[in-house]
Amino acid sequence: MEKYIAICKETDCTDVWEAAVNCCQQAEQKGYDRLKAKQKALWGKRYEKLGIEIEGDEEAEKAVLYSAYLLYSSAPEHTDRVAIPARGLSGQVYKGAMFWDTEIYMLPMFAFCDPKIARNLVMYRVKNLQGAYEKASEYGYEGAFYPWESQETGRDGCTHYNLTDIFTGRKMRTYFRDKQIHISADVVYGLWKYMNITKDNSILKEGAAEVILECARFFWSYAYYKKGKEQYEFLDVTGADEYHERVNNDAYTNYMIRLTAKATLDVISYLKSKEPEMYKKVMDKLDYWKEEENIRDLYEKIYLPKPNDSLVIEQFDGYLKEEDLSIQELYSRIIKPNEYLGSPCGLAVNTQIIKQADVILLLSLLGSDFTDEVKEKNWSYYEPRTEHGSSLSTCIYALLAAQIGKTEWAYQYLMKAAQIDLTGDYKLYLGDLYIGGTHPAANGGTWMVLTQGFAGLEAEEDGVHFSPHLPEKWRKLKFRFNYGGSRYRVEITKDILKIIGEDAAKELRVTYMGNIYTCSAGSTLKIQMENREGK
Ligand code: IFM
Repeated sequence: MEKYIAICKETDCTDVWEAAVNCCQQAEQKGYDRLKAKQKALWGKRYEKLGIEIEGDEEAEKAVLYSAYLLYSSAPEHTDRVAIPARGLSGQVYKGAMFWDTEIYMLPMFAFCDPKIARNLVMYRVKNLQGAYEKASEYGYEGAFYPWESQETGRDGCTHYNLTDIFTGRKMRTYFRDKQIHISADVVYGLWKYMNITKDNSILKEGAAEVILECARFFWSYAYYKKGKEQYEFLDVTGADEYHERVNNDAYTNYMIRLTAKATLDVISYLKSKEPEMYKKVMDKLDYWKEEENIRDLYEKIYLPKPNDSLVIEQFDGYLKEEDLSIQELYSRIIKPNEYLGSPCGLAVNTQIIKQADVILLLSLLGSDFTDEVKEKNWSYYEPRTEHGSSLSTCIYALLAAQIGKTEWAYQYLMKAAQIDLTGDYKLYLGDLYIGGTHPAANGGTWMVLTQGFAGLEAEEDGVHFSPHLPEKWRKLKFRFNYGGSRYRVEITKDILKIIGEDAAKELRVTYMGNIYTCSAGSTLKIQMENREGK
């Protein structure tokens, strides 16, 4: 029996029924064999764009490719009206909504390997600026406050009572929706990353400039200026770690807000010099002439939690004074299976046990602001205190560990992230809420560990940086990436880093260990590496 099924959406066509029937009829005309061949060719092309091979470790290679397969399967190739939901196309939990997971975890793979899809993902946010305006004004703020659980309309689908207390059966007031202000900064980070990697600044004209400026305006209106300390602080927020809600000066949030302010100032000066007409139009339209000075002030005076005497960055004000206990000790206090550990009254709330990477996420994303010693000290401090209650966590511990050469740890965490949808080893319930399905954020994070972790690939203003540390048993790591519209193939062994300009039109500037190299158009750059044995 052969059965043809079409799935059409009202956002992509005028009449879903007619479109679906047409689609099935066309499929029937082609027939099973031709469709299968088409499918095979499509996946062949996709895997070619990634170009991933791990010589010496078939198990890791399979897991990584399967993970990339899941992420690619959910990607909107044909539209910018949707992004990728938190469970891909695998389940209805989180209402099929789009989260910051897209910008921080999934976007890098597409920006480096399939920029057309990356463009759709970032444009989804640009097209939904209205929802972010509405949310900011609902809470009495200015500018754009992007949703925690973004619907196709750009509105927030998250309810105030998002979880149920399994002891009383009563709904619990959660503040995911109200206090995760970092989402607006994550959106800006995504746009900034996209432009940095692809050099496609045309999105600025299509509304991205407004998004960036309006997110900064939102932070300006949220900020508290502390007289005496002469600094801007961000109070009553929830960072990446959702077990601790409504905290002050979450490190991840504050650093990402500074990045938003910097991106805003950069966009303004770019438009001023390169697109004067548009500059005037945007500044007039948004009434931003005075705001620019406010954002500069915010950029210069925002409070950024610094490493303490032990080089640890405190996750939020007072975090280090919370009860310090092991995860096992915390688990021994559990009364009922699946009881929720976070706010308002879960077991982790007044402790240093965190749900997911927070400071470690900051250090892995904005790595150039911190030394390796700071990264190492924080990794070692937060790792035993992280419960990985979110699938967004293990890949980030792997990423930072790989970036600083803790390769054995990085490998263990990589396998956890890469195999999550093979082993099913993850949290299935938050209270009585079933949260199963596939995990696109972990899938994207897995790609990040391979390329931005073990290979140490980083897009810079005018080229790329590499800093490879391969796990012991890997003989060779291969992958492809795009930068500024050209495609490159990378091959890394223990002592050679090779970059091949497959269709490069321009020279690529490559930095490695403080030295500058160039990969000429269409040629191969071979760098003899010093001993890169991991720890
Ligand atoms: O966005 C995440 C959040 O950080 C942790 N809980 C699940 C959400 C969706 O994946």
